[in-house]
Amino acid sequence: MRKPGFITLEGGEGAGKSTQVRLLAAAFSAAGLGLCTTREPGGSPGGEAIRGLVVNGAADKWHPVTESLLFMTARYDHLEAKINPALARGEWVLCDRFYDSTYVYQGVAKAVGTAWLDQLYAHLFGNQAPDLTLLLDLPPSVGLARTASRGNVDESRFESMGLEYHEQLRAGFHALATKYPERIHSIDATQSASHVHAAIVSAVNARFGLALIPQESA
Ligand code: T5A
Repeated sequence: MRKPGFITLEGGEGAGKSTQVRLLAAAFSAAGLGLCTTREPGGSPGGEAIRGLVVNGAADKWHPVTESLLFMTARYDHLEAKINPALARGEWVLCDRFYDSTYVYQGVAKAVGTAWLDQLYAHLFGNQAPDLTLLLDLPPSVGLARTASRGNVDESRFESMGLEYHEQLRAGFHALATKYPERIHSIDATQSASHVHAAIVSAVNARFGLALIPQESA
């Protein structure tokens, strides 16, 4: 039996990750492949409880180091309670955000530093890493306009952090994609959702030798 893959989606605010999770999940379902979809922060009951602490409230509510540790704590619970059991059952896992977000949002853009985060990650999780990361890349102004047009003020703590912060995020993701070219596949997320989906399906098929077919809607 083929070993299932661990796939993550990354990018700035409003890049279209949730939309693409739904579409890729439909493609896996059409192919008859078991897929566990999940998200960070969150995914497990413990992770979702921590999500409530970090995505709501004032931008300066947490010291950046405290915030980093909250994301890592949520991730430990999420891997233990949801991701690793799914992989052990032979399911594919598709996760909306993972450690690259901590590295970029806290390590780079909030300047807490990346070396100690990498050390903590290695201590907690060893060499476990996604097999493929799909980076949805777009100018922050475009992503923030998309989230603003949704008109939902819930969970908008990071969206409120200013354009300069979001430009640093994009630069941080670009640097990560350069550092890990084998793992991170960058996709132009200014395209229509169906074009982005087709690019994602193509990248997944190429990486894992699958024959997924792009779906019209999900
Ligand atoms: N965070 C997270 C950290 O700081 N550190 C960490 O370690 C982790 C894990 C999570 C926040 O936490 C931070 C990052 C985040 O700020 P979240 O709600 O999960 O909060 O935030 P996002 O991941 O940014 O999710 P969003 O829902 O805001 O954006 P998505 O999922 O990227 O975008 P989506 O699919 O909801 O689309 C946004 C809007 O755009 C439209 C959609 O219909 C929707 O209205 N859209 C498109 N429009 C035009 N063209 C396309 N191609 C489109 N695709 C979608």
